[in-house]
Amino acid sequence: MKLYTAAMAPNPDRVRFFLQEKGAWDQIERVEVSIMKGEHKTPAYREVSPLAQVPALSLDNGVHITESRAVCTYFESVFPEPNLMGRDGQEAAVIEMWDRRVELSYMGHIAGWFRHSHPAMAELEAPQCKEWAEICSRRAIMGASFFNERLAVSPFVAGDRFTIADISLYVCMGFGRLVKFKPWETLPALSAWRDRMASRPGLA
Ligand SMILES: N[C@@H](CCC(=O)N[C@@H](CS)C(=O)NCC(=O)O)C(=O)O
Repeated sequence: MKLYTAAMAPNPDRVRFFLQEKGAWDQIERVEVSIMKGEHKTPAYREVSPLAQVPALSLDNGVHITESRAVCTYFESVFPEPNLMGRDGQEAAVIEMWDRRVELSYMGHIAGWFRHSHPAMAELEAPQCKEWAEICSRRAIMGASFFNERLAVSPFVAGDRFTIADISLYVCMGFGRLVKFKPWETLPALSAWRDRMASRPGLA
């Protein structure tokens, strides 16, 4: 199998952190794809990822998996320990619920904010829409407050142990910095959680 990935990009980082937490990152054959050079838009790469996005996982039997969460689901089955996606149906559903909330209530808004306001994205996201960036920024701020409230009553995003939902939220912390969004500076529970996450070798 081959993992197509990109350095310092949020969705590839989600898979990298997931594999690092499992101690498996170095066991995977990887292909670095440069988004800034447009390597993800070549016809050859579109055979792997029709939406021209990273990450993507190509299996030896010709199957391609191209959503970061789906790639993590596959790796959870290959490297079951430590468990990051739930040990039974109920726990898996609760973790998925929180992880999807991170994606939909937070990560997607930071992405819209970044893509429609940052000069580095002008070519990839033409035409940029400043009004949409503004709306996304407000929604991202609401998302950060929501997770601050959650982390005030729960040690981890999905409950009492570290899971993929923490990985996804931690990725948002780095992603937000691209638009100078540092919500942990004013949100104490998010800040304390982020400090704990930053001390995990798997999240470096
Ligand atoms: N839902 C997809 C999103 C993937 C995605 O947006 N990847 C970004 C990098 S973080 C990308 O490939 N962008 C290329 C582009 O915008 O042209 C996933 O979770 O894998």
